[in-house]
Amino acid sequence: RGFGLSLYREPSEKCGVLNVTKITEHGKKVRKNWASTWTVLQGSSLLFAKGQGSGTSWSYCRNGSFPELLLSLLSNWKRSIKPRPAVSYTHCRRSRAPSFGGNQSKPEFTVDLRGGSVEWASKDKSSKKHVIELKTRVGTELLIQSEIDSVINDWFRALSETINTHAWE
Ligand code: I3S
Repeated sequence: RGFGLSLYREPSEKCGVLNVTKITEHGKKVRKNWASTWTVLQGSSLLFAKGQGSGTSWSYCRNGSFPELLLSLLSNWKRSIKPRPAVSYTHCRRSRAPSFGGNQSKPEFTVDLRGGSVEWASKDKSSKKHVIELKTRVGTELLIQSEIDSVINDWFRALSETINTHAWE
């Protein structure tokens, strides 16, 4: 598909910047901590980046989401959602599974989507618009949000497809 605002739509290979917070961990409610987070959907796993190192060095998804990254950063900055302080990401290539690069960055946490569920969050979960509620089999609940409705719609579709695809594993 090349560059542009369209996202790479393969359900098992997708990456981008989303606003993410946990709300429940192992069945227990935890305090919200919204953060702009590099997110990679890789097979049946959803990976969230952890900032490392001393500088911010944003790379980009080769699959067309660099403009999306800029838009997300800009809208998050306007909304005062802080990006992770020091993050370095590698390319998310179309030709192979996206990954966090070698010693540059590691996922902060990983969610197994198998046996999970995804739905649009109700208003009592968040005052933000375009919020996805993701529940995992082990009782972790996350809210995932983007100001850009096409972006969040694509993620909703990709997460739903992934969960459905791996439903019986
Ligand atoms: O569901 P809540 O607790 O009203 O969520 C808001 C709070 O977590 C708030 O933090 P403090 O309680 O530390 O002030 C956040 O800043 C808000 O963003 C949370 O609400 P939204 O509706 O944005 O998810």
